[in-house]
Amino acid sequence: MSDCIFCKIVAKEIPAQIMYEDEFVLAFKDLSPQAPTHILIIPKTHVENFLEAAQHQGMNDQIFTGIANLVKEQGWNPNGFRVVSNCGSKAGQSVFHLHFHLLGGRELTWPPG
Ligand code: DGP
Repeated sequence: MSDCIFCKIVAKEIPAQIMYEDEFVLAFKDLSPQAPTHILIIPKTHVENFLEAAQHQGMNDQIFTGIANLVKEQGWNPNGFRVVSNCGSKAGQSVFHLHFHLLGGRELTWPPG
């Protein structure tokens, strides 16, 4: 999608600190980190949210496989991170290309705001 910032990151038209990449998924550091570790994992294909992703065979699986590969590759402690996706503006979604936030490296409280 031509005016989507995350599609531009996928196309390498704008820079990002890439942490993981495979055929289907890209993961990069969030510009505005909310925790010492704050990575965004996105599908390379533009979809707005995970409900739309469910219409694409295997896409949500590909994303979660990418997240697991990223955690494994980085050697992060599996005890203490959170994966969250804001779905819609009322939930805080500000970029309408599906992304999962991976947050870690500090105590994470519940419920989130
Ligand atoms: P959300 O509010 O759930 O839609 O999260 C969007 C996140 O995207 C937010 O934490 C900031 C991040 N973000 C926005 N623009 C850019 C960008 O150009 N580069 C990077 N790395 N992150 C961005």
